[in-house]
Amino acid sequence: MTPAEAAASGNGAAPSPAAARFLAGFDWARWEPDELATLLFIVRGGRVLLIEKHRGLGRGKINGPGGRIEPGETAEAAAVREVEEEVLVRPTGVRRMGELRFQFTNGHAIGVEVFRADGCVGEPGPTEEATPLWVALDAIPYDRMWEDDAVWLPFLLRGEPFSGRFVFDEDRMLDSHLEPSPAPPTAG
Ligand code: 6OG
Repeated sequence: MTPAEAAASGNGAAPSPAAARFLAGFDWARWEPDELATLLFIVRGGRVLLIEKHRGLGRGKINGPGGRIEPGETAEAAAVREVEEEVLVRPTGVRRMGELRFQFTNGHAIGVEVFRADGCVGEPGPTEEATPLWVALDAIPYDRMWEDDAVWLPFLLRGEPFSGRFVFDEDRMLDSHLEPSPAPPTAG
């Protein structure tokens, strides 16, 4: 099923006319990201470190810390830097867990490299960018998060690598596809 067919199939809300026009000409095989970003989840002692985001895309939502990869930076270095900037701790035992492709019907495309860490140095503290929250693994606030998170975050929390792609009309998810990664992904 193409994203246009999935969006039109009656699962979830119908796309707006503009979104439907975009989807009719859209093909994942030719997908290219406009920007690359990261997410990193520190999982320790039955809890995960999430943030309430104050700025940027997804402002007001709960997410993992993360942000754009700078030119010349590896994805892992960017993921660690973003955690340090947003919640003032240094993640340890970092490993790559997956990749996510997000296509928005306004044309914007983001590739996100997702990491998990076993711990961190320091105590998380609030910054202008985010307020940190340690959340029990059985109480993830999916209703306050991007809709795709309920699809792939359980994989990350179980330690299973994944690869996913999603179509969004603003913050409504129109289509989602997730598969377990067959082999451990390479860092970078
Ligand atoms: P800044 O604007 O903060 O970088 N991001 C998403 N995260 C989730 N969980 N779901 C999505 O579904 C997302 N789209 C973007 C990646 C953007 C940050 O937002 C994340 C980056 O951490 C659509 O620089």
